[in-house]
Amino acid sequence: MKQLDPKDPWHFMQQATIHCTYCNGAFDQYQHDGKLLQVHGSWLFLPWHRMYLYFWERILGTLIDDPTFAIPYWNWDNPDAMTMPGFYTDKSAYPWIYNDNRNHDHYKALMDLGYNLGDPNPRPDQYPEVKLNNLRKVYNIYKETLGKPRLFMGAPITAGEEAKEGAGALENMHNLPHQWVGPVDKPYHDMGNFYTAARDTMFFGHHANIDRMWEIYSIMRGHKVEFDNKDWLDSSFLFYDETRKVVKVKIRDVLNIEKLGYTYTSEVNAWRDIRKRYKKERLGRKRSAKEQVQLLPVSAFGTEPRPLDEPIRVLVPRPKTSRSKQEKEDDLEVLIIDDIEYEHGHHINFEVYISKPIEGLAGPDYGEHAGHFIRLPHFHTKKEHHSGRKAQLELGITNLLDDIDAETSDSLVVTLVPKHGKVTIGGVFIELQESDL
Ligand SMILES: [Cu+2]
Repeated sequence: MKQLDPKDPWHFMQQATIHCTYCNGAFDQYQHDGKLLQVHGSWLFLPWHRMYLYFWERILGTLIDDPTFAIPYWNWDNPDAMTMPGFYTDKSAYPWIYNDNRNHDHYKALMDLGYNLGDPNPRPDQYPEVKLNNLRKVYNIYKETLGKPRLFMGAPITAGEEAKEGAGALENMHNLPHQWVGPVDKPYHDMGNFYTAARDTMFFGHHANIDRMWEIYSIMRGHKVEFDNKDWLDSSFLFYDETRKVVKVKIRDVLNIEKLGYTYTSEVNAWRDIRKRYKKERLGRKRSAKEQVQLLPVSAFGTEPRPLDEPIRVLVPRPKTSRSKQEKEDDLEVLIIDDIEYEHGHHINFEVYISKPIEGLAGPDYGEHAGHFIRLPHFHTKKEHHSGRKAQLELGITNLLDDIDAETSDSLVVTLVPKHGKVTIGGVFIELQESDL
């Protein structure tokens, strides 16, 4: 692909540009001039990237005359694969796969899904804990979202609409390896920036795994269609196929990977049974009696937007307490961080923790990790600038509440911890959302 005529639509850079085109405001929505087409931050994210990889794979297979060629996936959700796969970093063995525009300090490092730009690498004695936390995070995004695909896949966006940007749990998590692989210096080319991400071959290994993680989700839901909605199913996109023809593909065409002619190796997902171990090793730690527990007053978020330049701790009421097992199956409890405004062109990262209030006061630590908000730098187009589009983060917390023994609590302490970039928060609340399972 790299050796083709640079003008060839199959050329490596031309293909990389397709990703850029669909994520940097080159297109308007069909028949909705001025309405941005963006494949990140909504329910378009997973199907669009599946299509993109599908054609990339077919084209490469055609070029090497191997119809069985498949893009390998970098299964970083497995404890033995939480490092950069060797063939992406071995320049002498695979010069055509190698890309230099990365964070070289991470070539031999363990990836922490709690990484923040510039953090030191975990020391070997910290590996077990980092791996456990990573597995727990992966487990949680499945466990908390099975009944509500928008929480996993992203929020709906319908034709002509400028909905709030709402990346799902998987997209949020997928931004982290992008940040971790990309260089630390601005403008963070290649993996660390939207418009250049597909210039690194590792993009394809990473995204193949995201596609696999979607397939696992789909299997866990018994292949029930995630959104029975024409705006989703009939959304279509253009690609160059393996005969250099331009083809139009609908989301409904890519929901069954067997029909697309590929499958994933079945492997035992190490995160599958992690909850028990995590509870024992992390939540089971008791404070010693000698330790002074200092409780802090905590108040409601208020009605005005607040800058997140230091941790924000607020008391958030729950719509219902002491929910039965049946009630928890019928409705998911969802924590919403609303009207998030952030500076584009930078990495953005903040974490969300929940804990049980003690007589209306907050305990000394933040509690359990409920999720994170991660964004890659993104060159804001004029169009987006005018729209003033804000983001929303929706986090399922039904199971987490059991873990922290807070089901009987009528409110929660929610802590937002800034890690990187300028962010303003519009509101924090909890609602119940009906499960579709
Ligand atoms: Cu992308």
